[in-house]
Amino acid sequence: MSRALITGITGQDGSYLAELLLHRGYEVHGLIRRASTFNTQRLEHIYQDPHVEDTRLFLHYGDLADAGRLTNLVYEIQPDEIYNLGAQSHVRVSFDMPEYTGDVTGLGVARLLEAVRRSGIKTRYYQASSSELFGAAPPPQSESTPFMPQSPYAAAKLYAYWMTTNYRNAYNLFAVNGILFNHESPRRGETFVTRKITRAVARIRKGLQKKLYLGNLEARRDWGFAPEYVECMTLLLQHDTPEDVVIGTGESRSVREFVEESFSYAGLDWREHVEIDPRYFRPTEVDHLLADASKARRLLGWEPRVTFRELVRIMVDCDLAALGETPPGAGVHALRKKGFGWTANRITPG
Ligand code: NAP
Ligand code: F7E
Repeated sequence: MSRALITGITGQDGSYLAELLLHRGYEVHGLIRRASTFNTQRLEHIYQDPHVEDTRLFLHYGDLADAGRLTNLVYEIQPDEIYNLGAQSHVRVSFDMPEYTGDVTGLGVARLLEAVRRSGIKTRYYQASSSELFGAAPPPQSESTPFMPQSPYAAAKLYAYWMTTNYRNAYNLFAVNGILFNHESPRRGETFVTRKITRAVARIRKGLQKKLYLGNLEARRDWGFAPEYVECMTLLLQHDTPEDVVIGTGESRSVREFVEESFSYAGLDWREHVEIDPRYFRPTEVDHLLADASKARRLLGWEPRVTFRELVRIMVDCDLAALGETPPGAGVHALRKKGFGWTANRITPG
């Protein structure tokens, strides 16, 4: 039985990845932060009581800021694969908390890689790198595009990217960077723009709010569907050689287009509800991200299956259903049609 350690298991990607690996028969270990309230909502449907025989999901308290704990865990668990998904992952927040973001999102990677090196175990390491590395570089962006980070978050991820590369070269570790473009789902955190929009659409339909306040509507992103992207993480670790690879759809849309598509799908006119609040502008913006994922296609045979329009519909359907409203249903229908069997009825949290 293969054994995986996932940092950031309570996040959007971590929860889908844990589900996928359990489905494939892995023993899965996850790092969770101690909080005064439960922070495992995205894992509730796969949580297993550790007292029950045959349990394959184990959660361990720890933090990417705590090197000693990371070293002990790596040594005790001896994982075959490590997925480092833990991070302060919000770009806007990183301008407010640059030092903390550098510590967790950047230095946390040095701590984990050192834990692997010192333990002497043979493991494969995945680093959650980001299209934010490209920042101001003009689109399309591929593995050979120069990095031009535009935020403390991106600067921290840049350090993490190069540390991963350095440990591969210096110590012959199987360590890879998945350079993932934005990927979304009904489990996306509520303050990222896509989920902020689809959640507001559902609440406006239900009569719970009237206005949605947003920042820059002209930024363009290459938005994909998160469950497909966690499949790529596993493909990268199972590849014969360690490769850094860009993952994205090759289609970019503006925030404005996401707004229009979401509101009109729910039968609403966005102009009556959306207002601009400059507090959501960023000191430096990333204007246009568009993936050239030809290496992923060639190397991994990976092609995205869910389109932009389907992604919007999946998210709006799920947010409406979560409020007890009957969704139009085209998003859920697309999910079934595209064969997300391993997670189809668990796409929403819990
Ligand atoms: P997310 O939902 O924000 O999840 C982040 C995870 O990191 C959570 O489990 C969080 O725990 C954990 N975490 C935060 N600070 C930590 C610390 N000090 N020690 C240990 N764990 C900590 O992020 P995501 O969207 O799933 O993204 C996963 C990873 O991919 C992140 O590294 C992100 O930067 C990167 N990435 C994401 C995208 C995207 O579009 N989603 C694209 C490229 C790269 P709590 O639940 O306790 O907060
Ligand atoms: O912003 C604009 C905002 O916060 C997208 C993270 O997962 O993907 C994510 O980073 C765009 C930006 O994601 C609001 O200015 C307008 O241009 O959803 P976001 P992000 O910054 O692209 C990358 C790949 C990661 O690696 C990150 O971890 O939307 N925008 N109005 C807004 N954004 C937010 N959050 N809120 C607004 O009201």
